[in-house]
Amino acid sequence: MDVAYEGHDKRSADPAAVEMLRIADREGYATIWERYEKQQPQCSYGQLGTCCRICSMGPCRIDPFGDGPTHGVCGATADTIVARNLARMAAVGSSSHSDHGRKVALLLKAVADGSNTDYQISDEKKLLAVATRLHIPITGRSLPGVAADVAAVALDCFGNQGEEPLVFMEKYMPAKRFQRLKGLEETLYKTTGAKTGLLPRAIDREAVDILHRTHFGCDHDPLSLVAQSIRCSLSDGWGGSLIATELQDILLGSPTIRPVKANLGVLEAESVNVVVHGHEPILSAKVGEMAQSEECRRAAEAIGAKRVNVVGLCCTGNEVLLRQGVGMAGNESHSELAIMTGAVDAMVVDVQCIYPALADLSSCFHTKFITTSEQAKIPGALHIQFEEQHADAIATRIIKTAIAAFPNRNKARVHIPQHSSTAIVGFTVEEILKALGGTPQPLVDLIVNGTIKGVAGIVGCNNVKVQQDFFHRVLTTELIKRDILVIGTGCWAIAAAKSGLMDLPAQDLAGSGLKAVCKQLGIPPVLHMGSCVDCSRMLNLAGAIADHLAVDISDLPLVGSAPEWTTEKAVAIGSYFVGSGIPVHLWPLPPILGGPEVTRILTQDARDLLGGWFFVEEDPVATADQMEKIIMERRGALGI
Ligand code: SF4
Ligand code: MSK
Repeated sequence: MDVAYEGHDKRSADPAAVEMLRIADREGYATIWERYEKQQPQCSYGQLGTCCRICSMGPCRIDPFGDGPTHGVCGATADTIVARNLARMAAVGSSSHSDHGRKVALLLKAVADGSNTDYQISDEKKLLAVATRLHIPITGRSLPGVAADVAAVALDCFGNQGEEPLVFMEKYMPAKRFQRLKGLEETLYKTTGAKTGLLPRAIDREAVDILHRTHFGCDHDPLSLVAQSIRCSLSDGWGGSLIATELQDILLGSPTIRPVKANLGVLEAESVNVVVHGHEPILSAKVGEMAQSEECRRAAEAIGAKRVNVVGLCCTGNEVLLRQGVGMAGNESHSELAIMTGAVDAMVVDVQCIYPALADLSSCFHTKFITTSEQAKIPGALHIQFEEQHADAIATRIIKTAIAAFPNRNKARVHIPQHSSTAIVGFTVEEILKALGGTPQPLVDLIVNGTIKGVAGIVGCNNVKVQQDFFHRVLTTELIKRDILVIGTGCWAIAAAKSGLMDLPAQDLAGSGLKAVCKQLGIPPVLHMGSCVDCSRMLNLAGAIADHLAVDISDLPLVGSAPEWTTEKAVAIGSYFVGSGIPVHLWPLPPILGGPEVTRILTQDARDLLGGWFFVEEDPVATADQMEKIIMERRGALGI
């Protein structure tokens, strides 16, 4: 295990990355780290969130230290500007997850009505469970009929024009949390005389609401803007992301607990290597599936390759990893490094978290860099348009493109770092409950008797401002040492998998209580729950425990962290955790510190109003201290 590896390179704590960075330095390949250095010093107004360019009287910037202008040309204050910028980040993040969910719902509809035959209902049990949760009748009905109703409810969640709360949220959110948000809306109305919504209506509406209210000359009230950011983010967590997760399980199969390999060592020198990167598994699952077809196997063998080896990167990688057990090449900051191995014949991308620099870098190698989405075109890439109704044929074409590139590989330039760790993955709520005997009670008992102090959910990305994976590794190790079970998703999950923290020997790094539980159940102390949209699985787990105990999520000893966060999606995730009653640690600093009122609302007022709040901390051990403190305070409040 490389958990304690701090590297000899301030850029990454992953030995495979350090090995590849030496090659990058030697060969002069540009990387995120090099371009980051060239960006120094970065704009401090941007870092504090106090620059505004939403109208053409600007750009305006406010010096929070009082040496410059205190208002924008229109009179906007620093707090207004910070809150508007934050709201727009939440809207973009929510929209990205939710638009992904919409495509899955449309696909389920097409499968149900028979207009798409390339996909099937793969998990009937999950379909019936989701339908039951949504109060859709199932008895005596055909599966396509039930699926059509589930798809209709999901699609209505995007475009319903009513004022009622989002149906998926209403049916999945624990009753006490729903009531608390409703009560808070009523209290704010009574005390201010103005409407402040917190329970989301339709998903599309909440994002559009932010685009509208942050237009020139609309909402300038920091509390109102922050409230709408939380509301929009809740429409992601309990709406768009949840729909993506639940419907993907129905169509592609629910993940099951299984061992996989993670890190660049999953690339194979003798095989055609196809890296799938992005977020939407509707395509990547097909690439994985078609790679096994007789046609592709024969084509690979015909050019002298051992096989077609599909491996993952980022979240679409997480999705195929969990469902098909493919290897995981790495997280966000590994994307350039994977190409530099010289062993990638095609990198196939869909949407989100894809560096445009990958096109240029690929052109230095034989690698085909293939974009597939109308929403993510990159100059210099080969575009093969993905269409769900022709998925089998398009996935086959992509694989054949990779096979055709294989003979052009310059073997003298191939360098695959021999690092890969075993990780046990696939801990969905269903799998966790199954391991516990079908109910959350054993987990509750372990928490009540103190064997496990609480649960930490860690999410998010790599960020070039933090040594790659270092915060993820140290924080996770510190938490399990303190008998705190760690669950999580996204690029954090890949960092944990690469470092061996998701393998059984990591049990010995845990405190005595957590270690004994993990040994008894045969699980690691760090659980992979999926991709970024699968943060909804964490909400569901928290909701299942809260409902089981008839308490609010904010009463439970739960805490979250996004220690190397990068994207606007991470802002949405953090905000819906906070809106769901979970305190969330962030590093690097979010661009809000230039707005003292916004900072106070998010770090202090939210604690009383929502039961969840944000805090920032740069040091991973100090972060673990704070997370443990929150867990112990919550335990104290519960009297345990
Ligand atoms: Fe400046 Fe106001 Fe225009 Fe923003 S909206 S750019 S603060 S004038
Ligand atoms: S991929 S959002 S860099 S976790 Fe989901 Fe990783 Fe963050 Fe993208």
